Amino acid sequence: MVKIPKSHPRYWSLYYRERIIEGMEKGMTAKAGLIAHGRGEAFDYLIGERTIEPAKKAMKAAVAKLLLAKHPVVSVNGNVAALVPRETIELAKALNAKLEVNLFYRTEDRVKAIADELRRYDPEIEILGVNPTKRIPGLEHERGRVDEKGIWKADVVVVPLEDGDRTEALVRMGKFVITVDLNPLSRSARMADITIVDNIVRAYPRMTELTREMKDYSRDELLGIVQGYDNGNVLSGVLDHMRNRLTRLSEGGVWRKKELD
Ligand code: PTJ
Repeated sequence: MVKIPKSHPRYWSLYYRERIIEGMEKGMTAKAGLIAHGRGEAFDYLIGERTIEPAKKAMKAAVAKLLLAKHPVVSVNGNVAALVPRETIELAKALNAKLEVNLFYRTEDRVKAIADELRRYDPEIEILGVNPTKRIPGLEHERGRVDEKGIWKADVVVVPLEDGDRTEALVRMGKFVITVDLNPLSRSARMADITIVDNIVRAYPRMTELTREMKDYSRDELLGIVQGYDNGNVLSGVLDHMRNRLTRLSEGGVWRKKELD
């Protein structure tokens, strides 16, 4: 990995860029994953590179739903494995959820590279999706393959940084779909039941913390949180946040300002 000086004003952004490049070099991340990452970076700029209120609301509802689930599954793709391998394992463990490698651009080599990477962080971890035997209806062969013990039987699935067509197909299958996607206008963001518009590098650690906090909530309390949640409202809240922030910045003048709030 290229060494980035910690003093660089964009250190974290450059650091995660390098992680994605390294993910590709390790055979985990698809080439298209680099492009997807760039799109994510652009939207992160728009929200201000921090966790905004609508995302906090979405995370709380997501964790409540996952704690109520019978068979929760957290899906891992090439970008997720490059950016948050340890954090993904921690979240799945806190939730008692299964982990499944599930790829849009599936190749056996990529699946193996991702499973190996996850096992570097936890050699004991069960990883589904290596030999998937089922298919999501409506998706052609490779894009639709899922594990019988994982996404196939799941009632609630977390599919971060996901393609919209696959998100929609999972919703059609009757799954409750939670996504993490920095683009509030993407098809995934609009099709999912709960959309967390935040960078996954901030979202997953926060969701793990929330899970630990909410583990002792009563079933009624968790149900209340899920029932009171409205994804459309939350997505509108994200767009409002962006619009208001851009208006404020444009009126205040961004030219040569060191920090943007
Ligand atoms: O590893 P594979 O084969 O499963 O492929 C993974 C990609 C990401 C290439 C594939 O799922 C894909 O093409 O996805 P899309 O349609 O580009 O959607 C990815 C979404 O994730 C985009 O809307 C990005 O804005 C968003 N995104 C990118 N990086 C992040 C992100 N959202 C949250 N956190 C990020 N770090």
